[in-house]
This record gives sequence, structure tokens and C-alpha cells, in this order.
Amino acid sequence: MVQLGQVIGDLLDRLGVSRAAWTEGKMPAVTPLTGEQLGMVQTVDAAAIDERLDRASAAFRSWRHVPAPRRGELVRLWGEELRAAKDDLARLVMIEAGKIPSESAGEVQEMIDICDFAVGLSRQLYGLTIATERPGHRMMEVWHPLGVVGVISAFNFPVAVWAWNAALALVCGNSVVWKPSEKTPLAALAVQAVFARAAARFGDAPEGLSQLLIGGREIGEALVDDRRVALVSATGSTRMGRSVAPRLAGRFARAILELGGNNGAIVAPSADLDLALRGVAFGAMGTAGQRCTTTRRLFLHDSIYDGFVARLKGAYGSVRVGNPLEDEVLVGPLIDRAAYDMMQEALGAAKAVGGVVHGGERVGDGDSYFVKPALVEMPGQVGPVLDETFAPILYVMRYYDLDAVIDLHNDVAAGLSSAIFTTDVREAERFLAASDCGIANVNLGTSGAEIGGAFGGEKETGGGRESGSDSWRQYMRRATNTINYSDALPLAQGVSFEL
Ligand code: UN1
Repeated sequence: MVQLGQVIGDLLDRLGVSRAAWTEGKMPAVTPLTGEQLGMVQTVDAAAIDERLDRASAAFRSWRHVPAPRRGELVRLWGEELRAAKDDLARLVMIEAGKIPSESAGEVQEMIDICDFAVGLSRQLYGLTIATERPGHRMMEVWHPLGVVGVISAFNFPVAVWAWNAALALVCGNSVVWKPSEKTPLAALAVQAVFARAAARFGDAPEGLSQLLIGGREIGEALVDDRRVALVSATGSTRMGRSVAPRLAGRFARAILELGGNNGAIVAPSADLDLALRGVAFGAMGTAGQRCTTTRRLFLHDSIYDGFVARLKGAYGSVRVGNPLEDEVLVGPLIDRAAYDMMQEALGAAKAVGGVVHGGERVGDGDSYFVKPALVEMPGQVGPVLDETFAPILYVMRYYDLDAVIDLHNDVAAGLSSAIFTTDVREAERFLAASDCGIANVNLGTSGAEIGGAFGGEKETGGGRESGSDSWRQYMRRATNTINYSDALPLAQGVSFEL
């Protein structure tokens, strides 16, 4: 126990976080690896939030005038600093969020990737030139910086999700205020310190360009309700989104919502079953089932059902669960006791409606919550299968007809990620055409998206898109400009207004 505290102290010192920030505050920082308290983090009160939003507004007013490629230079330096700090940051994410080493490193890599993407974007924030119906006129659209961007992030991707938002927001000319999860404040302090190093090297970045607001729910609420914040990008539960969305709509602010997922995968009769097994295993058990893209529902064709379930049971039985500091562990802890309780509740509810549960038991005791991933054979898509439980539970169902199973697949509230395993091109295309999710994959699992595509989902997942493709547009406002370079004044639609 003492050892982990020592490790954290060394890591945070190296990453450039002041001791006071995490030892002299009121909010406990806890590791799910042991339940041990690692520090007491300083939080912000209402007055500090107000003052920081003023600073963020001032930073925006100056940063918006910096040419976009120059703004890209700051993000390029940030990417360099992240590369230098990658190992330390990954270790911190491992200790604070409980991820295994390769997933922790992967998360930091995702930050580096989005920085690279954003640097390229900083020279590609194009608008269109549009044909006009009036002679001697030119019409074009121009993208302008938006304002202060608020980011609310979750414990399960404690650093990457902020970076997806911040890297784009910054090249687009905005300032950023970030409310990290109360479960992962140390990672937030660390990546903010890394960013500060990049800003110092950059030289003339405005003070307050990227700020961290650590504390409870009231901070999220302040961001949502404050008219100085032009856009709030919020990742979390659908319940959270339901409270945030109408408040943002009420003041006509922009929202990017990344809410719950209830991701399904179909294994068709023609599937490469070895590949499908690995895809499903990572999708369902990876990150201890705590990704919004985790595979939660598995539809197996009747012809392969028995054999595939047997192999899955083997994989579930042999996967190493434990402290990610130990070798070969693939499944780390749940984030806390509440997550464990919710998992057990869902398994109980599954049994009550005829589910047959394999696994799901707690491993070890004390203040950390490790569980064997659970495989639940379900008689149908009923009970807890309809809801997201943020834990490693995979509900398995049998199907006979592809169209019917695609309908069933779509018949849940969330619409984030989906997958089919098949070698039949018709089946693959029928699935891609019909899946109602923001992400639909063939022959790979539901999780582990690259940053180059737009990330997000439909229905109760919230509709937002982050990271790649044209997600940047949400962080800018579009102006349509029409310029008359003639000496006449023709009106559109042939309207005449002669004085
Ligand atoms: C999340 O779980 O909140 O596609 C984000 C993935 C990761 C991001 C997940 N790139 O699984």
C-alpha cells in the first residue's frame, strides 16, 4: 500500500504536478487496484469557477486571432511532450483507472494520435465557395472559432477523451475548460501539467487557454448553465445526458453528447470463428467491460451456438483477472464498489428472467473489486440485457434469421457501436446498411476505434461525434459571406425593390 503511494508521488513529480495540488485538498484520489487513498486533491469553489471562466473567455478572445497553423504548432508541441511522458502517463492511468499496461499505453497513444490529426487539420479548416445566382457576387462560407469549450469526461478514458476534444478545440481557436471524473483527478492533473509544458515552449499562448476544474457535479452544472461556455462536450451515462441536454438546449448552447452504449455483435454461420472469438473476448472483457464501446450483447447463429459458447466459456475461464501491475493480467479491477454492486444486481436480474450465468464472482476481497467476467446465456433480449451495466457482462443469445436478429440488435435504446463476424459479403453489407449505430464493424469487435473516424452514436447515445473526420466543425461556427463586387444591386430570387 505504502509502495503505491510512493510510486504515485514519483510519477506526479516527474510529470510536473505540484505536491500541493494533490496532497493539500479535500477530494480523495483512490486507486481501484487496492482501494488505497493516494492523495487529497484540491478542488475549485464557485468563485474560482467564475474566475476561471472569465480567464477562459479572455484566452479565447486572444487565441482566436492566432492563425490556425500557428495554433497547430502548440498542439504539435503538446504531442511531443506526450510522447516524452507516455510511459509515466500510462502508468498513472493504470494505477488510477485500473487499466492493464497495454490499454493504458494505448490510451495515451490515442492522445498522441489526435494531436497529430489536429496538427494536420490546423491547415485544413476549409469552407466552401458556393455558386451565387447574382452576377458580380461571390459567396463563401468561413469557419470561425466558437468560444470557450467545456469538456466533461468519465473515469474510463480519463485522458484520451479530453484530448480528443481539447486538440480539436485548440486548433479551431477555442479555449478549453475541463471537468474530469471525480474518480480520476490525478491523471487530469498530470496531463494538464504536460500541456502546460507545451504551452511554455510555445511561448505566447494566452494564460488560461486550457484549464482544469476539479470537483463535483456542481462544476459540470456550472459549465452547462454558464453563457460564457459555447459548447459542452460531455461523456458519461445517458442519465447524465438527460439532465445536461435540455439545459444546454434551453440556452441554445452546443452539445456533444457521448452517452451510454449497449453494443451488440453478431456471429454468423460463415464467420472465421477463431477471429470472432478473439474479437468478442477483447470487446467484452477488455477494460473489465468498462468502455462505452464494450460488447454487451452477443447474437450467435444457431448452427454455431453450442460450439462457440463452449469456446467462450474456455476463454472466460482462463483469462487472468487481477492487479494489472502483475504479469499477464488481461482484466483489471472494476472502478469501485458501486460498479461491483451494479454488476451483481444485473446478474441477479438476468437470472430472474431465465439467464444462465457463468462467472461474475468476486475475486479477492478488501477495498478493491475484481471480478471474473460474466457470460450470461439468455433466453431472449429481456430484463437487464436492455440496459447498459458498466461491467464485464456479456449476454449471449441464439438467432436463426439475419434480418430478424438485426432488428433485435437495433431494438435497444442506445446506438453506439456494433459488429458482425461473417465471411459472406451479402451478410456484411446487409448488416452495415441496417445497423442503427454510429459505429458498425465487420470482422472486428465493437470497441477500440481509431481516432481518424468520427466517434459517437445515435439514439440515447446522444448523437455527438468526436475526434476524426469532420468532427472539428462542431468546435467552430460557420458564417456565410456574400460579397458584391459589381456596381449594381441585384436582389436574390429576382426580387425588385426600386426606390
Ligand atoms: C469510451 O469508452 O468512452 O473505441 C471511449 C474505443 C476507444 C474509445 C472509447 N477508442 O473503445
